Amino acid sequence: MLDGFQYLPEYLNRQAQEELVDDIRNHMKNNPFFTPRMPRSNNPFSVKMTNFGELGWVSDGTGYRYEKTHPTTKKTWPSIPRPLMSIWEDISQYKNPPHACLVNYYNSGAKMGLHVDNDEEDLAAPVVSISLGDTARFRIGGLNRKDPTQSFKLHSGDVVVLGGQSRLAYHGIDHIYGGSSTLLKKGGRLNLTLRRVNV
Ligand code: MD6
Ligand code: FE
Repeated sequence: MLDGFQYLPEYLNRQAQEELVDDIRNHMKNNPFFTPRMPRSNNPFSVKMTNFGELGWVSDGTGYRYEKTHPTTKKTWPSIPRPLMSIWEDISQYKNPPHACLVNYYNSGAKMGLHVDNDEEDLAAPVVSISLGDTARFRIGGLNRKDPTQSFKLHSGDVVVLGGQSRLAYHGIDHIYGGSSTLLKKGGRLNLTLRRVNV
């Protein structure tokens, strides 16, 4: 495994997860999920997304980028909930706070293809990822798409950090184990990734 990868199972206990879901719900009023689309093909992602923070990651037929506003409501994104800022402070070992928190929602059947997160300028900062709800199979490889991969089950409350060498590792979500968690009333999985965008 590349240096700087961290897998922190059961980082959040059940109570912390429940409180975090409440905070996320409150920050999602007037900040609904949108369906991102692939650049060029315009094919929809199976994952729904929204963001918190000064900047949010969006994708449509014209490309991937960070924007200050929501693509459909045109409003600025809500602030990053306090407990997420605390997780960043605890884990990132980075001097500056995150600009963006991408919120991904997977229903059973949704997937995220193997990709690298490289739309950020500040590649010295890690990406900190928090999983809530249904279990997912996460796959991570190396710096080249064809490098061998390892898989981990990400359960509700688990945290993953891509820092150091692993910051530009290929990774994705192969499968969601539908009905594996009782945390989210309507089921499915939430993934929150905290990112620093600008240097
Ligand atoms: C997910 N995670 O867990 C997708 N990206 O749903 C990511 O794409 C990811 O876990 C950067 C760093 C950590 C991650
Ligand atoms: Fe990613």
